[in-house]
Amino acid sequence: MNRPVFRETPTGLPGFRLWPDALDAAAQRALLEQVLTAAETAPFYRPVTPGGRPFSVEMTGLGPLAWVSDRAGYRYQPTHPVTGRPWPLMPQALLDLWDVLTNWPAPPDACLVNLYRGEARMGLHQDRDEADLTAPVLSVSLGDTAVFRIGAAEGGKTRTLKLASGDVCALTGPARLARHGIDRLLAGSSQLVPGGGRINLTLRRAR
Ligand code: MD6
Ligand code: FE
Repeated sequence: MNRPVFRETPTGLPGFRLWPDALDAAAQRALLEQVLTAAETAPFYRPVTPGGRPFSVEMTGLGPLAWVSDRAGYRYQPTHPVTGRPWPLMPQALLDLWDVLTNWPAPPDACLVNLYRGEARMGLHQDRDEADLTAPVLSVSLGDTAVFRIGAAEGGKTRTLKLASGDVCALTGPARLARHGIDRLLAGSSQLVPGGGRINLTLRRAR
C-alpha cells in the first residue's frame, strides 16, 4: 500500500494544526469498521454532566483509558462505565497516525470516541483533564461534515471551520488549551456512517 502523504493546511491559529483529507476513503472505511467492531463490546452510551444533564453526543473509548463524565465528575478511567469491561484496543492505524502527525515521543494512552446523530452538538470547552497539558490532542473526523468552532484559550473571538470525513486536526503547543466545540452537523453530507451522523476520535496522553 502507498504511504499516505499528509498535507497540512495553515489555520492562522498557532498550534492548531489541520490536515484535510488525511485519511482517504478506504482508510476511513477501514477505521470506521474497527470502531464499529469495538463498539460491539464497548457500546456507545450517553454520559451525563456532573450536573446531571445528558450529553447530546454518545461516547465510548479505545485504549488503556478513556474520558468519562457522570455525577461524580470528569475523569479518565480504564473501564467502560456501563459494561465495567476494559476499553477495546486502540487500532494500530490510530497509533501510526499519532506518530506520524504529532511526532510526540510517547503513544496516546486514551481515545475518546464521540458519536453525533441528528441535532447532537458539543459546547465550547477546553481539554484539560489530561495530566500533561503539553502533549497534543489529535482528532480524526469520520462521516458527516461538522461545523467546528475554535478560539484562543483566554477567550474572546471564536471562528468556525468545517471538518469533513477523513480530516485530522490537532491542538498543540499554544493552542493546546484552545476553546473549541461542534456547532452542528451538515446532515447527509457523508454516507460513511451507517444510519448517518459523525464519529470523532480524539487521541490523548491522559496520564
Ligand atoms: C469533535 N472535538 O470534533 C470534538 N478536542 O467532535 C474535540 O473536542 C477536540 O477536535 C481536542 C482536540 C481536538 C478536537
Ligand atoms: Fe475537545
